[in-house]
Amino acid sequence: MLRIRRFEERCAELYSATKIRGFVHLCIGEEAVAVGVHKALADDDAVVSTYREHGHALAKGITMDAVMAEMYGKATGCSHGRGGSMHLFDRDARFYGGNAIVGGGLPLAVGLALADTRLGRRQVTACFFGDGAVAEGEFHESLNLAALWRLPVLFCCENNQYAMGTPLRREHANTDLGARAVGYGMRSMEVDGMDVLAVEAAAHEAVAHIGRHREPVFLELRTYRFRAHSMYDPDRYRDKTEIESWKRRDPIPALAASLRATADLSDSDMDKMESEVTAEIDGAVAAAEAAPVEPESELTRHVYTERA
Ligand SMILES: Cc1ncc(C[n+]2csc(CCOP(=O)(O)OP(=O)(O)O)c2C)c(N)n1
Repeated sequence: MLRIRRFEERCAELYSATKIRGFVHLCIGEEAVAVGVHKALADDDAVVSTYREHGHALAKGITMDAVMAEMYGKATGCSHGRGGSMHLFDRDARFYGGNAIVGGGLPLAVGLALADTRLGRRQVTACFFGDGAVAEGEFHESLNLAALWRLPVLFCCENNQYAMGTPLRREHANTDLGARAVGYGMRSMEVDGMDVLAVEAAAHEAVAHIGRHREPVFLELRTYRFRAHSMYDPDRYRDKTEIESWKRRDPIPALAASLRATADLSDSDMDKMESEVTAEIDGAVAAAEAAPVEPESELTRHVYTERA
């Protein structure tokens, strides 16, 4: 969680310094969701994400060098510098985006799970999306097909209470998001998305259920983004006291405090982690700065699959 938090804080600084261009959506405050769910996944499970995906990509094991270079639009980035912040991708890691279209990742996840099933593979596909996606048609089509065809998809709804500037009660006639999944005959679980251990336990249970019953599960992860929707957003729609009250539930100090109480974590452990993370980020920034951009001659590559 610390690695994701510090990485994104540096990205915000780099964005303000115009080193990073385009749209940047930070998941600061939501790290427990990314880390807790990934703890329950195997390396060869697939992940599909949204434009708020830096945390998912790092948790999935894409190197910080490859993610930072992508933020810079450099050739060494995980999408060859063509995607930027919103379109991180790594086929070998089975990380299938980084999708800018709200709800767009859901049918992809269903397709990946269908492919795994048809190929006789036992992997799970975890699909992250926001509360805003639950109002999209793609959400309903995807959940229906996943339930009907009994596909191994872990639907992870990051309910951070807002779709851009629109609060939950103004985007959903029924704010019980899990009820939609139950309506498709799917098991639904509600989780405190600010508690990494609760997320990990729920995700483990959900993955075990998928493995045992060969059917999808819906996880609603109640969380909050501490920053604006994107780096462009002036964030005028949220009450400052609401933001402060969620910050008091920050998942990183909460976990640190409980580990300190059991003497599993000391100040020097924490300092060591901070300096390791800083060194990793410094290295990634230096490598991204020094990396080349894609040459013009490569412009038409990667539009279609290349023959081996
Ligand atoms: C199909 C579609 N409609 C509208 C948008 C513009 N848009 C970008 S983000 C966003 C809000 C989505 O909120 P949510 O799904 O809750 O995710 P969060 O940003 O809170 O993580 C909207 C409406 C879009 N990208 N795609």
